[in-house]
Amino acid sequence: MTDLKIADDVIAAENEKRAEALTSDYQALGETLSRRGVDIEAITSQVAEFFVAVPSWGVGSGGTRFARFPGGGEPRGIFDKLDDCAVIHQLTQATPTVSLHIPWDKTDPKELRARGDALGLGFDAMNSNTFSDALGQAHSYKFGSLSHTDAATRAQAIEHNLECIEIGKAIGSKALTVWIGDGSNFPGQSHFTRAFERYLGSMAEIYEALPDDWRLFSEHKMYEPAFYSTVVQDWGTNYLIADTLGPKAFCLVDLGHHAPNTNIEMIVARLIQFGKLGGFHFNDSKYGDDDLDAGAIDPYRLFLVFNELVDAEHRGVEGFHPAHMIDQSHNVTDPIESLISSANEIRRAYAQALLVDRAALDGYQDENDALMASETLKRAYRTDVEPILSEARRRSGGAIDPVATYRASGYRQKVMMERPASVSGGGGII
Ligand SMILES: [Mn+2]
Repeated sequence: MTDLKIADDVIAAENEKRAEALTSDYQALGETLSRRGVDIEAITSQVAEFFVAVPSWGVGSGGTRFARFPGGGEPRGIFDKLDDCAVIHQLTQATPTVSLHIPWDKTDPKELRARGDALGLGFDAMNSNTFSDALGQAHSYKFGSLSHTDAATRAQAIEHNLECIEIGKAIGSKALTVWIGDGSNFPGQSHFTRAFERYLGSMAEIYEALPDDWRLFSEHKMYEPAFYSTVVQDWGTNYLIADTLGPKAFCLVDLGHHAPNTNIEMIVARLIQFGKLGGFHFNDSKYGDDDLDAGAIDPYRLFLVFNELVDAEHRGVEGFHPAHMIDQSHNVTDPIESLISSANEIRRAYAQALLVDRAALDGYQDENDALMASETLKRAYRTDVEPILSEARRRSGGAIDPVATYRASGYRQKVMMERPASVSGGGGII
């Protein structure tokens, strides 16, 4: 029996208000798509089976280097975070798993698993943290972790990653994501080649400890916290890592970790072509790594990324099963609302990409008909797929309008009473 955080009758009452309009909109869209030779039911089924993991650190308010403005009812620890994640999944039916961050979420794995089971949640990739110092640790990561010049510091960072694997094994996770803040702030501060050699040596030890059915994701990031150079700075370096380590190693693409205007969808295509696309951290950005909500700034780019993913599915690329995770920071919104909205935006991009007429696109590409190729993508992108998203949620027991239903439920007000305000919620941006 799942421990539901939002009463079923609240969802039912909210859905009732919108049911008739949805039925009508869904039918109209079905007719439109049918004229294009698309079966709306097939799209709705695929959308209902598309899931994205919620980051445990996302349900707390984020912040910047300057300040953090926590909202009311901030989660006090991992069990509160799991409750909030369960709300997101209950309403969206799109986020059945949570990605944990160690040591922020460190606790008895048996209790974690039991609470996850009770809430109907599973666990996605584990995330290690060697970009900040945990209380009482012997060696500081101020000057790096897996690539540190000091062997004892590297050993400590490796050991931490092995511990993450152990916790993950106990809770049913199948992947480890490694992101390091290692880099330099001054030209000359770090020897690029030696630092990367040390990193590869450390990662090889972590890779050795990885169970056979696990995947190791390395995540690149252009800058921050180091502002001159970063050891794993771009997809090229990331590819070299995955290729050097072996078949269980893959690249993780965080959309926000690229320079403005970078053609991320093309990076995705390259990684798919060479079998090294591990998965995503979805978010959006305007200038740099500001981790805005997925689809908030450039929904067309999100669609173009999904266009590559659906194309790979369509072509039946062997072993293609990228992990989908959200990684964003909520500075001014209720994090639960932002994550609900982002899960919907990600599904929207997927649904739109499913509508691309691939045979027509192939033809226009072969004929070098640039305008019609672009129009083929735009036609899918311009389709308002909201009725499909809503119907997929309704059929799975979720909310037709999840944000409105969340507000009507009074969940935030309830947890504001139960969870006294704390000065720091531990969260962050990676
Ligand atoms: Mn990330």
